[in-house]
Amino acid sequence: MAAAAEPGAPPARSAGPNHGLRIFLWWLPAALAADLVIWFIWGPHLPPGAMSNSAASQQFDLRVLAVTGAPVLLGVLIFAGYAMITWRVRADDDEDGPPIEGNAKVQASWIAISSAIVLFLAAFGTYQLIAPAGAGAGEGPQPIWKPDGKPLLVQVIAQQWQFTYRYPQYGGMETTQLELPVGEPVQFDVTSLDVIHDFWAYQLGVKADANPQVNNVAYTTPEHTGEVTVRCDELCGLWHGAMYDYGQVVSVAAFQAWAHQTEVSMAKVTKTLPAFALIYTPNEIKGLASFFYQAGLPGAGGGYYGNQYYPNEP
Ligand SMILES: [Cu+2]
Repeated sequence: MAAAAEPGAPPARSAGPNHGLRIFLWWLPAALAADLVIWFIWGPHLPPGAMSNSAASQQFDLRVLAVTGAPVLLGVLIFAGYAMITWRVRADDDEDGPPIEGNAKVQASWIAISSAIVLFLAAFGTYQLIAPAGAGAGEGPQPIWKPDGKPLLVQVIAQQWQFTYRYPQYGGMETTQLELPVGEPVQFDVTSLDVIHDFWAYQLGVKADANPQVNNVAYTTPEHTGEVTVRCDELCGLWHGAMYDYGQVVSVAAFQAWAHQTEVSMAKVTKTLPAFALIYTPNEIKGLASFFYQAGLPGAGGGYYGNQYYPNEP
Protein backbone atom coordinates (compact mmCIF):
# COMPACT_ATOMS: atom_id res chain seq x y z
CA MET A 1 0.00 0.00 0.00
CA ALA A 2 1.47 3.32 -1.05
CA ALA A 3 2.08 5.86 1.66
CA ALA A 4 -0.11 8.94 1.36
CA ALA A 5 1.77 12.14 0.60
CA GLU A 6 2.28 14.38 3.58
CA PRO A 7 -0.04 17.34 3.51
CA GLY A 8 1.73 20.41 2.06
CA ALA A 9 4.51 18.39 0.34
CA PRO A 10 4.92 18.83 -3.43
CA PRO A 11 3.17 16.11 -5.39
CA ALA A 12 5.45 13.21 -6.34
CA ARG A 13 6.66 13.50 -9.94
CA SER A 14 5.22 10.80 -12.11
CA ALA A 15 7.54 8.93 -14.43
CA GLY A 16 6.22 10.79 -17.48
CA PRO A 17 7.36 10.44 -21.06
CA ASN A 18 11.08 10.65 -21.81
CA HIS A 19 11.17 14.22 -23.15
CA GLY A 20 14.86 14.08 -23.98
CA LEU A 21 14.38 11.05 -26.19
CA ARG A 22 11.33 12.57 -27.89
CA ILE A 23 13.19 15.79 -28.67
CA PHE A 24 16.14 13.77 -29.92
CA LEU A 25 13.90 11.73 -32.25
CA TRP A 26 12.44 14.93 -33.72
CA TRP A 27 15.87 16.48 -34.04
CA LEU A 28 17.80 13.58 -35.58
CA PRO A 29 15.95 13.22 -38.91
CA ALA A 30 15.58 17.00 -39.22
CA ALA A 31 19.33 17.56 -38.69
CA LEU A 32 20.22 14.73 -41.03
CA ALA A 33 17.94 16.02 -43.78
CA ALA A 34 19.20 19.59 -43.36
CA ASP A 35 22.84 18.50 -43.53
CA LEU A 36 22.27 16.39 -46.64
CA VAL A 37 20.50 19.28 -48.40
CA ILE A 38 23.21 21.74 -47.34
CA TRP A 39 26.09 19.52 -48.39
CA PHE A 40 24.83 18.12 -51.66
CA ILE A 41 22.31 20.63 -53.01
CA TRP A 42 23.21 24.02 -51.57
CA GLY A 43 26.95 23.37 -51.11
CA PRO A 44 28.08 23.51 -54.75
CA HIS A 45 26.38 26.94 -55.09
CA LEU A 46 27.98 28.52 -52.05
CA PRO A 47 30.33 31.44 -52.71
CA PRO A 48 32.86 31.98 -54.11
CA GLY A 49 32.43 28.92 -56.35
CA ALA A 50 35.20 26.52 -57.28
CA MET A 51 37.09 28.25 -60.08
CA SER A 52 40.46 27.99 -58.32
CA ASN A 53 41.91 25.84 -55.56
CA SER A 54 41.64 28.73 -53.08
CA ALA A 55 38.00 29.42 -54.05
CA ALA A 56 37.15 25.71 -53.76
CA SER A 57 38.79 25.62 -50.35
CA GLN A 58 36.70 28.59 -49.17
CA GLN A 59 33.54 26.96 -50.49
CA PHE A 60 34.44 23.77 -48.62
CA ASP A 61 34.88 25.82 -45.42
CA LEU A 62 31.43 27.36 -45.82
CA ARG A 63 29.92 23.92 -46.37
CA VAL A 64 31.55 22.58 -43.22
CA LEU A 65 30.42 25.62 -41.20
CA ALA A 66 26.84 25.32 -42.47
CA VAL A 67 26.73 21.57 -41.84
CA THR A 68 28.07 22.16 -38.30
CA GLY A 69 25.72 25.03 -37.54
CA ALA A 70 22.44 23.65 -38.89
CA PRO A 71 22.03 20.84 -36.30
CA VAL A 72 22.70 23.35 -33.49
CA LEU A 73 20.08 25.75 -34.85
CA LEU A 74 17.59 22.93 -35.34
CA GLY A 75 18.25 21.65 -31.80
CA VAL A 76 17.38 25.07 -30.36
CA LEU A 77 14.27 25.53 -32.55
CA ILE A 78 12.95 22.00 -31.97
CA PHE A 79 13.50 22.26 -28.23
CA ALA A 80 11.70 25.62 -28.16
CA GLY A 81 8.80 24.26 -30.24
CA TYR A 82 8.54 21.10 -28.11
CA ALA A 83 8.59 23.12 -24.89
CA MET A 84 5.90 25.51 -26.12
CA ILE A 85 3.57 22.66 -27.02
CA THR A 86 4.28 20.14 -24.24
CA TRP A 87 4.69 22.48 -21.29
CA ARG A 88 2.17 25.14 -22.27
CA VAL A 89 -0.37 26.33 -19.77
CA ARG A 90 -3.56 24.27 -20.05
CA ALA A 91 -6.99 25.89 -19.81
CA ASP A 92 -7.77 24.33 -16.40
CA ASP A 93 -4.28 24.83 -14.97
CA ASP A 94 -3.80 27.71 -12.56
CA GLU A 95 -0.70 26.30 -10.84
CA ASP A 96 2.70 27.95 -10.94
CA GLY A 97 4.21 24.67 -12.05
CA PRO A 98 7.06 22.80 -10.38
CA PRO A 99 10.17 24.80 -9.46
CA ILE A 100 13.02 24.73 -11.96
CA GLU A 101 15.65 22.18 -11.05
CA GLY A 102 19.19 21.70 -12.21
CA ASN A 103 19.90 18.78 -14.48
CA ALA A 104 23.52 17.71 -14.31
CA LYS A 105 23.24 15.48 -17.37
CA VAL A 106 21.82 18.22 -19.60
CA GLN A 107 24.35 20.77 -18.34
CA ALA A 108 27.31 18.44 -18.78
CA SER A 109 26.23 17.46 -22.29
CA TRP A 110 25.68 21.11 -23.23
CA ILE A 111 29.18 22.09 -22.06
CA ALA A 112 30.82 19.02 -23.63
CA ILE A 113 29.11 19.43 -27.02
CA SER A 114 29.70 23.22 -27.19
CA SER A 115 33.36 22.76 -26.25
CA ALA A 116 33.84 20.00 -28.83
CA ILE A 117 32.28 22.11 -31.61
CA VAL A 118 34.26 25.25 -30.72
CA LEU A 119 37.57 23.38 -30.43
CA PHE A 120 36.95 21.55 -33.71
CA LEU A 121 36.19 24.84 -35.48
CA ALA A 122 39.31 26.48 -34.05
CA ALA A 123 41.54 23.64 -35.26
CA PHE A 124 39.76 23.35 -38.61
CA GLY A 125 39.88 27.14 -39.18
CA THR A 126 43.58 27.33 -38.34
CA TYR A 127 44.42 24.50 -40.71
CA GLN A 128 42.26 25.84 -43.53
CA LEU A 129 43.80 29.30 -43.22
CA ILE A 130 47.17 27.95 -44.34
CA ALA A 131 46.15 25.23 -46.78
CA PRO A 132 46.26 25.50 -49.68
CA ALA A 133 49.18 27.93 -49.60
CA GLY A 134 47.74 30.89 -47.75
CA ALA A 135 44.15 30.19 -48.87
CA GLY A 136 44.19 33.06 -51.37
CA ALA A 137 44.84 35.76 -48.79
CA GLY A 138 47.80 38.15 -48.79
CA GLU A 139 50.66 36.65 -46.82
CA GLY A 140 52.87 39.73 -46.76
CA PRO A 141 56.26 40.06 -48.48
CA GLN A 142 57.68 36.76 -47.18
CA PRO A 143 55.05 34.05 -47.54
CA ILE A 144 55.52 31.02 -45.33
CA TRP A 145 53.25 28.72 -47.33
CA LYS A 146 54.15 28.38 -50.99
CA PRO A 147 52.61 26.25 -53.72
CA ASP A 148 54.56 23.48 -55.43
CA GLY A 149 56.09 24.30 -58.78
CA LYS A 150 57.27 27.54 -60.32
CA PRO A 151 54.35 29.96 -60.33
CA LEU A 152 53.43 32.47 -62.99
CA LEU A 153 54.33 35.88 -61.54
CA VAL A 154 51.71 38.59 -61.86
CA GLN A 155 52.26 41.92 -60.20
CA VAL A 156 49.07 43.73 -59.30
CA ILE A 157 49.62 47.48 -59.16
CA ALA A 158 46.73 49.41 -57.64
CA GLN A 159 46.28 53.12 -57.95
CA GLN A 160 43.42 55.58 -57.86
CA TRP A 161 41.34 54.16 -59.52
CA GLN A 162 42.41 51.13 -61.47
CA PHE A 163 44.50 47.99 -61.37
CA THR A 164 47.28 47.26 -63.81
CA TYR A 165 49.04 43.93 -64.14
CA ARG A 166 52.74 43.48 -64.74
CA TYR A 167 54.20 40.21 -66.00
CA PRO A 168 57.93 40.11 -65.12
CA GLN A 169 58.39 36.76 -66.92
CA TYR A 170 57.16 38.37 -70.14
CA GLY A 171 59.54 41.28 -70.46
CA GLY A 172 57.98 43.21 -67.59
CA MET A 173 55.00 44.23 -69.71
CA GLU A 174 52.22 46.09 -67.90
CA THR A 175 48.63 45.79 -69.08
CA THR A 176 45.15 46.61 -67.87
CA GLN A 177 44.12 43.02 -68.69
CA LEU A 178 44.36 40.23 -66.16
CA GLU A 179 44.95 37.07 -68.18
CA LEU A 180 45.78 33.74 -66.50
CA PRO A 181 46.39 30.20 -67.73
CA VAL A 182 44.29 27.37 -66.29
CA GLY A 183 45.96 24.73 -64.14
CA GLU A 184 49.13 26.65 -63.27
CA PRO A 185 49.99 28.17 -59.91
CA VAL A 186 49.94 31.96 -59.90
CA GLN A 187 51.79 34.29 -57.56
CA PHE A 188 50.22 37.70 -57.20
CA ASP A 189 52.61 40.38 -55.97
CA VAL A 190 50.18 43.06 -54.85
CA THR A 191 51.23 46.65 -54.27
CA SER A 192 49.91 50.20 -54.60
CA LEU A 193 51.23 53.45 -55.97
CA ASP A 194 49.22 55.74 -53.75
CA VAL A 195 46.73 54.84 -51.02
CA ILE A 196 45.53 51.52 -49.56
CA HIS A 197 43.50 49.44 -52.03
CA ASP A 198 42.56 45.77 -51.96
CA PHE A 199 42.86 43.31 -54.82
CA TRP A 200 39.79 41.07 -54.72
CA ALA A 201 39.51 38.54 -57.54
CA TYR A 202 36.18 37.10 -56.44
CA GLN A 203 35.90 33.86 -58.44
CA LEU A 204 39.54 33.01 -57.69
CA GLY A 205 38.99 33.34 -53.95
CA VAL A 206 41.90 35.79 -53.81
CA LYS A 207 41.79 38.87 -51.64
CA ALA A 208 44.92 40.79 -50.70
CA ASP A 209 45.48 44.32 -49.46
CA ALA A 210 47.38 46.61 -51.84
CA ASN A 211 49.52 48.87 -49.68
CA PRO A 212 51.96 51.48 -50.95
CA GLN A 213 55.60 50.48 -50.34
CA VAL A 214 54.56 46.91 -49.51
CA ASN A 215 54.71 43.73 -51.58
CA ASN A 216 51.83 41.51 -50.49
CA VAL A 217 51.99 37.99 -51.93
CA ALA A 218 48.93 35.79 -52.58
CA TYR A 219 48.77 32.43 -54.34
CA THR A 220 46.12 30.56 -56.25
CA THR A 221 45.82 27.93 -58.96
CA PRO A 222 42.93 28.46 -61.39
CA GLU A 223 41.20 25.13 -62.06
CA HIS A 224 38.54 26.22 -64.55
CA THR A 225 38.49 28.72 -67.41
CA GLY A 226 36.12 31.67 -67.29
CA GLU A 227 35.70 35.29 -66.33
CA VAL A 228 37.00 36.76 -63.10
CA THR A 229 35.57 39.87 -61.49
CA VAL A 230 38.23 42.06 -59.90
CA ARG A 231 37.13 44.69 -57.42
CA CYS A 232 38.92 47.10 -55.16
CA ASP A 233 37.80 46.13 -51.68
CA GLU A 234 39.21 48.95 -49.60
CA LEU A 235 37.62 52.38 -49.60
CA CYS A 236 40.22 54.34 -51.54
CA GLY A 237 38.68 57.64 -52.51
CA LEU A 238 36.03 59.22 -54.71
CA TRP A 239 35.90 56.58 -57.47
CA HIS A 240 36.52 53.53 -55.30
CA GLY A 241 33.20 52.07 -56.47
CA ALA A 242 34.31 52.32 -60.10
CA MET A 243 37.60 50.55 -59.46
CA TYR A 244 36.89 47.16 -60.99
CA ASP A 245 37.69 45.16 -64.09
CA TYR A 246 37.28 41.68 -65.49
CA GLY A 247 40.03 39.12 -65.94
CA GLN A 248 40.11 35.86 -67.82
CA VAL A 249 41.29 32.35 -67.08
CA VAL A 250 42.07 30.76 -70.44
CA SER A 251 43.79 27.64 -71.76
CA VAL A 252 47.57 27.50 -71.47
CA ALA A 253 47.95 27.82 -75.25
CA ALA A 254 45.62 30.83 -75.41
CA PHE A 255 47.52 32.45 -72.54
CA GLN A 256 50.89 31.90 -74.20
CA ALA A 257 49.60 33.37 -77.45
CA TRP A 258 48.14 36.40 -75.65
CA ALA A 259 51.28 36.92 -73.55
CA HIS A 260 53.71 36.78 -76.48
CA GLN A 261 51.56 38.99 -78.66
CA THR A 262 51.08 41.53 -75.86
CA GLU A 263 54.78 41.48 -75.00
CA VAL A 264 55.65 42.37 -78.59
CA SER A 265 52.95 44.98 -79.09
CA MET A 266 53.74 46.63 -75.73
CA ALA A 267 57.53 46.57 -76.14
CA LYS A 268 57.80 50.28 -76.88
CA VAL A 269 55.69 51.21 -73.87
CA THR A 270 57.46 48.71 -71.62
CA LYS A 271 60.78 50.44 -72.34
CA THR A 272 59.46 53.67 -70.83
CA LEU A 273 58.35 51.98 -67.61
CA PRO A 274 60.49 51.93 -64.52
CA ALA A 275 62.38 48.63 -64.18
CA PHE A 276 60.33 45.87 -62.62
CA ALA A 277 60.48 46.10 -58.83
CA LEU A 278 58.36 44.72 -56.02
CA ILE A 279 57.37 48.24 -54.95
CA TYR A 280 57.41 51.59 -56.68
CA THR A 281 57.83 55.10 -55.42
CA PRO A 282 56.04 57.41 -57.85
CA ASN A 283 57.98 60.42 -56.52
CA GLU A 284 61.21 58.88 -57.71
CA ILE A 285 60.13 58.07 -61.23
CA LYS A 286 62.48 59.97 -63.49
CA GLY A 287 60.88 62.35 -65.92
CA LEU A 288 57.71 62.73 -63.91
CA ALA A 289 58.23 66.47 -63.50
CA SER A 290 58.75 66.94 -67.21
CA PHE A 291 55.66 64.87 -67.87
CA PHE A 292 53.69 67.21 -65.66
CA TYR A 293 55.31 70.17 -67.40
CA GLN A 294 54.45 68.96 -70.89
CA ALA A 295 50.95 67.96 -69.98
CA GLY A 296 50.30 71.37 -68.45
CA LEU A 297 49.12 69.70 -65.29
CA PRO A 298 49.35 71.10 -61.79
CA GLY A 299 53.01 71.08 -60.96
CA ALA A 300 53.95 72.35 -64.40
CA GLY A 301 55.52 75.40 -62.82
CA GLY A 302 57.61 73.19 -60.59
CA GLY A 303 56.35 72.13 -57.24
CA TYR A 304 55.50 69.32 -54.97
CA TYR A 305 54.27 65.92 -55.96
CA GLY A 306 53.68 63.91 -52.85
CA ASN A 307 56.29 65.29 -50.49
CA GLN A 308 59.01 65.79 -53.06
CA TYR A 309 59.84 68.99 -54.87
CA TYR A 310 60.25 68.87 -58.63
CA PRO A 311 61.90 71.86 -60.26
CA ASN A 312 60.43 73.20 -63.45
CA GLU A 313 62.62 71.53 -66.03
CA PRO A 314 61.19 70.23 -69.26
CU1 LIG B 1 40.98 51.15 -54.65
